[in-house]
Amino acid sequence: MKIGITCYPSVGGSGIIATELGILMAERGHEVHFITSNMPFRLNKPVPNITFHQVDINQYAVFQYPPYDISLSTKIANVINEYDLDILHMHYAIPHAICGILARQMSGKDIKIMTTLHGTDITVLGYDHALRNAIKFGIEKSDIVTSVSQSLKEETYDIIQPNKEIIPIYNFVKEQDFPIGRQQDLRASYGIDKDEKVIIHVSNFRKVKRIDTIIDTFARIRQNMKAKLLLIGDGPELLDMRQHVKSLHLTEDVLFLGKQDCMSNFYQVSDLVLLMSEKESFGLTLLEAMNSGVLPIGTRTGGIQEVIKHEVTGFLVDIGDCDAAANYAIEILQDETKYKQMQSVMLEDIHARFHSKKIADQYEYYYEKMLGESTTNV
Ligand code: GMT
Repeated sequence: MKIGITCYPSVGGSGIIATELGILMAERGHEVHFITSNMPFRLNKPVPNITFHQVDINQYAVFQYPPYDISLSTKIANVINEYDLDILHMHYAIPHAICGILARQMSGKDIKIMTTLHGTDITVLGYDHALRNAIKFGIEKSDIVTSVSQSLKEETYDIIQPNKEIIPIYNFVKEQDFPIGRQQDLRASYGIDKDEKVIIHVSNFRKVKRIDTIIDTFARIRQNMKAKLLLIGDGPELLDMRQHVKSLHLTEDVLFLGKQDCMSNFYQVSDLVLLMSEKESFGLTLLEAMNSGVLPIGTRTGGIQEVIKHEVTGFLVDIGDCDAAANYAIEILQDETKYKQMQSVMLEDIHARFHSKKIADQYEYYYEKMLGESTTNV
């Protein structure tokens, strides 16, 4: 198949999934075309069968806002015709699903469109009356729509009420990029003592991530044991959170590490990953960390409840409940035997439910189905 993929290329889970899926499809022999505003950040090595088409966004003085959507649609239409694409896979409802539909019309070709819903394109933008109808249109005019969790599917029906089947397909990680291992060198270079436990949180530092709850949880853990908190990422909440850490006198133990590329190295020195979001359709950082052998604690919200099986593969707490999170953390970090048992169940569970091959098979099946070629059920 000849597959065109559009996503947000900057750091973020939806861009990672789009890129890794494109790479897997290319490795399976399909011809993959990324049509994005910049080189997707995980497309950092040459892969045969992949072509990158950069969208030029016109800065013409008359435009108050550069017309990203129009430039993108035009570029996609050109690539459809030039390379005779069979399928478009658009990641994120707004504006990408709509750009795909416009591009199909511009190209004059009856190309099939899959749209993958990732999260705030529904759970935040879906409440914006200026956008809701556009999201509904993008969903209903796509040939196949997938969501990254069952919970996102349900929320889409609640918020947008589209007249369309939505197929949940879970996220995945490239297993070999997140091996289990112990990077003692990295611990030393960040001043982490051998007897200290390491808690990690990775996000785009938006309010919805509730980083204050992460820090408050850590403060309680720190009262009970030697530990460090690694906060990785950047975003609007960063300065306030630095202030919060100062006010708790935790500056020595909370390391703000900014954006990082080699996440696997940081997971390898970690004992627990925390994701305490108010809304989260999946939480790809959890799966990356879990593949690296790190036990998770997350909130009972959205897809987090599908990724973590409470008290089996990690722990779930109510939103804002830093006491419960800290109690689970302290208990498991003090019991190495229980930690190891739970880790082994967790690794088996994620292998069974989120393995990259299984997920790529599902996407490939639906690609073929759109083209009327599907053979086996997955
Ligand atoms: O929708 C967003 O806020 C950004 C988006 C992203 O590009 O990382 O995150 C969403 O998609 C990820 C990949 O499917 C999921 O792992 C995240 O849980 C989801 N974010 C939210 O639901 C807040």
